Amino acid sequence: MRVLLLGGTTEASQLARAMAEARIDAVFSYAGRTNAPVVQPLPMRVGGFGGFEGLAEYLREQRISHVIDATHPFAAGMSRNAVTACAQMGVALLRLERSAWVPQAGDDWTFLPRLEDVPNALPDTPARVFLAIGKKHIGLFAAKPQHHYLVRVVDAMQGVLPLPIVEVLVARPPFTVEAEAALMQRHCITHLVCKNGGGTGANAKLIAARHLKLPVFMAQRPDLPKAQTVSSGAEAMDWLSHVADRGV
Ligand code: 3Y8
Ligand code: NAP
Repeated sequence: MRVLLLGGTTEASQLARAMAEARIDAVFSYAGRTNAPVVQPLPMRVGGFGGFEGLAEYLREQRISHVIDATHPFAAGMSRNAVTACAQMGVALLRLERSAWVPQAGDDWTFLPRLEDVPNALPDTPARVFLAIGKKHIGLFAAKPQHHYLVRVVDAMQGVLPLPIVEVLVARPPFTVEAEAALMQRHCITHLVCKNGGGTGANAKLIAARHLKLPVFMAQRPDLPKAQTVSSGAEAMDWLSHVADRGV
């Protein structure tokens, strides 16, 4: 058995530790989106594969027998390619996907089908908006230039942002509830924008928003093609031990 673990999430890093302890022959894969990704206890590869064709070729060349897709729920392109390439190569695929966040008492959440729908949902009167969505989709908010934006990214960015009133915060998640609340109070934030990433690595801002009684505008996850899916690392380890017992 030789496993390709598509990573980039808290759950992927937790699973990598369990797989390393179990001495499973595996490779951990990053896209290479950040300058210094967390080092993993498995051999790592960094960078795209070159579409589903490149991934299929990688599976063949590296004699990968099993793929675990533990990428972020918004990494839809990678997940789609994994389904296509694994079907094409007859390689077993398991998706590890954490549950979506659901609002609790005291939460003031507005769900939008996609990130693209968020700017239109923001008020027209000038507000102070915290964009906790990384850097890929910041340009969407040029549609509402009247707001003061606080943008948080993992690595410093080059070039000028298409937002006339913007502050950029370079910080690596995860964060604590206290730090998130202090940040939003310091910047007099009136609205929080985020994705429904789920998990524990990014939910502190939601708890802080609840305490501060701030409205949250949350993009729902993209649809993914069907695949065998589990929601915990333990279930993923069970899947691996089951296939290992079968000697495949
Ligand atoms: C490169 C690997 C681990 C994984 C940690 C999780 C938790 C912290 C929360 C906020 C939201 C955001 C962002 C975020 C979180 C975890 C997890 C998660 C959100 C790293 C990582 C990589 C990335 C890529 C990066 C994206 C960006 C998104 C920042 C490592 C730290 C906003 C998603 O600069 C860029 O281009 C960043 C791009 C994709 C979304 C975007 O569109 O900008 N993640 N994040 C992975 C790779 O190269 O394959 O650097 O160590 C991983 C983690 N990010 O091992 O503990 O599991 O969710 N990541 C979002 O949820 O909205 C931050 O600021 O509050
Ligand atoms: P994406 O849009 O689904 O994928 C775009 C391309 O990036 C893929 O087609 C693939 O390139 C490459 N890629 C993505 N994940 C990869 C991986 N783990 N290993 C190797 N190549 C990968 O992906 P994304 O949303 O940019 O996310 C990139 C990475 O950041 C993923 O590891 C994801 O888990 C992590 N992440 C993303 C978010 C988010 O909000 N999107 C949040 C937290 C963490 P090729 O087509 O060339 O193979």
